[in-house]
Amino acid sequence: VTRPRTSDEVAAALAAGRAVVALETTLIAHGLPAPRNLEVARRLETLVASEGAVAATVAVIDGVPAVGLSAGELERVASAGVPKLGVRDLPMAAALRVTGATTVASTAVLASLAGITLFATGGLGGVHRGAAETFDESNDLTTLARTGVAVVCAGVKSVLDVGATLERLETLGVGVLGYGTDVFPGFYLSDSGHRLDWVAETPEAVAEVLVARAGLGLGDRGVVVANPLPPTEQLDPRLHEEVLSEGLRLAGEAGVRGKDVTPFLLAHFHERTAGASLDVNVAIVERNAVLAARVARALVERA
Ligand code: PSU
Ligand code: MN
Repeated sequence: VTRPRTSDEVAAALAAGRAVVALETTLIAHGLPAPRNLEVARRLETLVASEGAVAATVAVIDGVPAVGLSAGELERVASAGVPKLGVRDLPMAAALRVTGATTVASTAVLASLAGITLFATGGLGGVHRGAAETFDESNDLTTLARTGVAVVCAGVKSVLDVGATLERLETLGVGVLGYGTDVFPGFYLSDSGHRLDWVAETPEAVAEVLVARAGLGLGDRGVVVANPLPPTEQLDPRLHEEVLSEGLRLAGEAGVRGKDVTPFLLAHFHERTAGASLDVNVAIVERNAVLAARVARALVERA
């Protein structure tokens, strides 16, 4: 197996057993508009560092899976026209020397190959509304079922069918742990309306779960750590409802399909809320990066 290329900083941190947090780049390339996206990508790395962990931003650079990017590489990934690469795209991207952004699924696979177990994103992909007809379910779910990373996220994106996604996570054997809440968060919204069975109140408590999981021989499976936004920071639920139904209608009319659906809906939100959803999205990923770093630290300190 060819391991992904790790930056010197990430390789040194891993060799020394220090805390490392993987960050994905599809949210940078396709989830947030330029130029804010590059600022956010840099800020996430800074936030992770200020929590005493090393950020490993993941992408594919000229066909090489890369864990930890240089400043120039980060700029390339945040620039226009960079493709969104899922797990199934990695071999083609490698053979054709493509530069692209990695999704939750492909980031999880590459991080895990590099030996990183903590990963932060905004919201997981999942089962799309209308999936009974379109079969559109994110590969994030099946990949997490067999990839040994803990993903810190604000639940699944609220444009999805959250209930169906939770059912699929159960079927796939992916654990879901609420951080300080027994309510499953709804990405832009603090509360998706779904309850959780398990709650951890501190980074140490999350780390304890990850240690127990490894001890049970289940370390090669994913865990979702669901970190909700405080209600004061969420998007106005009425505005959310309005913009979402309009976005779904427009996506249907425009015949948006496959991997374009998620970026289309997120862009629609950013446009129709005059940037309010963008601020919320940024707050979500920043908070998740910080929590992932704290859990990574707690894991290292426990070892
Ligand atoms: N979280 C965000 N913004 C995003 C994503 C997550 O805050 O853009 C991305 C992730 O990379 C995730 C992808 O893997 O959306 C899901 O896309 P799809 O539904 O096509 O699987
Ligand atoms: Mn899809």
